[in-house]
Amino acid sequence: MTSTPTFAGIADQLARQQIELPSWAFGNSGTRFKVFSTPGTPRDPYEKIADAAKVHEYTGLAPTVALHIPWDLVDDFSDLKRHAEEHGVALGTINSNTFQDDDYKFGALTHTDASIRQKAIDHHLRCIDVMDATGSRDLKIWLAEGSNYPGQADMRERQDRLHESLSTIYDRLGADQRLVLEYKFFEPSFYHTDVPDWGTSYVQTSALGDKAMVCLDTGHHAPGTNIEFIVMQLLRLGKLGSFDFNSRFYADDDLIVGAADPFQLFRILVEVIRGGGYDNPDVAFMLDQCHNIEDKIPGQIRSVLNVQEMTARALLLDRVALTAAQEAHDVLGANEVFMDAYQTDVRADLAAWRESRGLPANPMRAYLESGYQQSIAEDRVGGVQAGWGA
Ligand code: AOS
Ligand code: ZN
Ligand code: ZN
Repeated sequence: MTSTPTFAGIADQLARQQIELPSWAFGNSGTRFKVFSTPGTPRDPYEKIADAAKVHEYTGLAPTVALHIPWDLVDDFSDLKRHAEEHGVALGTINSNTFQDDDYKFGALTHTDASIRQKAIDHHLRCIDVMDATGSRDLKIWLAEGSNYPGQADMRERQDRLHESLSTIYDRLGADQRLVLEYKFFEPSFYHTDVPDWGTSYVQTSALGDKAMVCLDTGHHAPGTNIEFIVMQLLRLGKLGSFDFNSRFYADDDLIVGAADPFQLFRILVEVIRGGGYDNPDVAFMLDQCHNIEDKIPGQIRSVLNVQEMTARALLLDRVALTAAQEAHDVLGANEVFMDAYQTDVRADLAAWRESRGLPANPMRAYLESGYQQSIAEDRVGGVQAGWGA
């Protein structure tokens, strides 16, 4: 009897996959050289959610949308929640922003000046107010804090202040709310950042308590980093709260997930499944991407399909055969089992499976033929940049 999993055998697991979309993926974005605008770009958070809902409509994979405060500030978040629900999606993670205010030039939660720290803390408390109105579970914190030159800042004191500020924010969380702390080893600071790696995020969130977890952005590691090892370790420690999926070639490129290195995405998903992180409500799967030159909705459709396809391949890994080969120290045999799963072409099976669930076999084509892209291009004039939207 063979132990090889079959596509029919993984269908139920696939059906439970959920990937959260970032509202900012639907706005115009670019580099410091140029932000190109795309016809049909949303003009406000309501239109961003309508676009995100299209991704879910055609793929069945993206039932929630993350918001960014203040980019997605509206007068009435309960109304935005209702709007999302009318479109068949829910509001998800709330992302804070302490990187676009002059006061934060030398830090926010770590600043030497207590009044600036308080301003940054208050912003996070307001984000939690938003979470109360939207029903969101997670507050995601990415900090643009650090220094550019050796000697510029007292790194140790900054860790202490970070802990103090995070504690105040943590204390305001509701019973069912969480804080996820994202790490990044460079940019906008280049000598040191205050949360550069998973270890620092782990130390800081562990000091807070069980409602604080680590967020792993796949684009925030040095080239060559074994990211799947970090996934394994965080799952082992029960501290992996969320993913920000994207691809990088060079820096924090925020390109379509699975575009730069599909094999890395496969390896990450293998560890997610191995560690019990798949289909686990404690691990949020989010995209953190920008679509600088491609249309945004197709860009997001391609992204969630890439994750789905690589998840199917990872679920097809023959773990019985792999374990047997590992235990026999059959180096090449184990690697062959692993590569067999990676090289399995699941596209036809996925297309048939989608159809069996009332979804288009080819979501990308169905979307492009729907006429939605043309209609938003005609109706919307003056769409906004991701970071500066109403
Ligand atoms: C920044 O590099 C991070 O990846 C954050 O997740 C950030 O909050 C997001 O890109 C939106 O600005
Ligand atoms: Zn991120
Ligand atoms: Zn990033």
